[in-house]
Amino acid sequence: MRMMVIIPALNEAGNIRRLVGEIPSTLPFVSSIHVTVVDNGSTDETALEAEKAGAKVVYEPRRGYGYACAAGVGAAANADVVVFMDGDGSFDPAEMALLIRPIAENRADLVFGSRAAHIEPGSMPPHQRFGNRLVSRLMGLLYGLKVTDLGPYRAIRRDPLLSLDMCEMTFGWPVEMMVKAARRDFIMVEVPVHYRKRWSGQSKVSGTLRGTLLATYYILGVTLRYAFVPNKSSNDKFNR
Ligand SMILES: Nc1nc2c(ncn2[C@@H]2O[C@H](COP(=O)(O)OP(=O)(O)OP(=O)(O)O)[C@@H](O)[C@H]2O)c(=O)[nH]1
Ligand SMILES: [Mg+2]
Repeated sequence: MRMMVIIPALNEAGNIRRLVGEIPSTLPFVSSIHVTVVDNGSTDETALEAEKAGAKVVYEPRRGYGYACAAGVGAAANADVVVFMDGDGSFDPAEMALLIRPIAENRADLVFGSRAAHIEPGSMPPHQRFGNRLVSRLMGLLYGLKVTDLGPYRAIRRDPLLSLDMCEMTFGWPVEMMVKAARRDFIMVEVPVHYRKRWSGQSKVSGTLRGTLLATYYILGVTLRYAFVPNKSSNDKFNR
């Protein structure tokens, strides 16, 4: 299984080199590991630092977490499985092995890292905890998806991901993946991961009012919207 780690990064110069350096160079079940950092118009030296650490850097001029993730997927043509990880050091690259195993063993199409049980004090503001819990419940009510978190640290095979035809190109990308995968009966598994404070630099999402409002709007909007759209392809799991 060839693996690509995709790191969307906006002004993470203080973190990206160390983070890329901590990504394991070998993992059980994995024949090759490559890293793509998607720079979304950083004004600092994120791209340079990522290159120094040996990552491939892709530039995506359209601002948005989803645009960045999609650009990473586009640059992962040779990968069988992709792993998404934040670029701020809040996730432990060593825990990638936990995300990959259920896919390698054909027990899952999509594996989420759930932060619910291991949140370092101060790493997640109360409004984000509340929002994650609420939307996780909605996932159960609306889609029958039993999850405890909406974690962005996740692994999925590339072909099924492409078949989801992702179109939420900002804050809605992670939940769009969840709801579309649920509607298509993908097998989804949660594994516990640790969540810690960003190593350095500024928050762009939960630590800012603008980021929080936009994330709430998109996350709730996407979660509710897809529950009421007719499901065209439920019998055609991977659209092959
Ligand atoms: N490419 C890209 N990456 C983004 C964008 N916004 C955020 N990110 C990255 O997405 C990840 C999550 O953003 P954070 O700023 O850490 O948001 P957060 O985790 O809610 O906030 P913290 O608590 O400060 O960590 C980080 O790797 C960011 O660099 C964006 O518009 N484009
Ligand atoms: Mg963060």
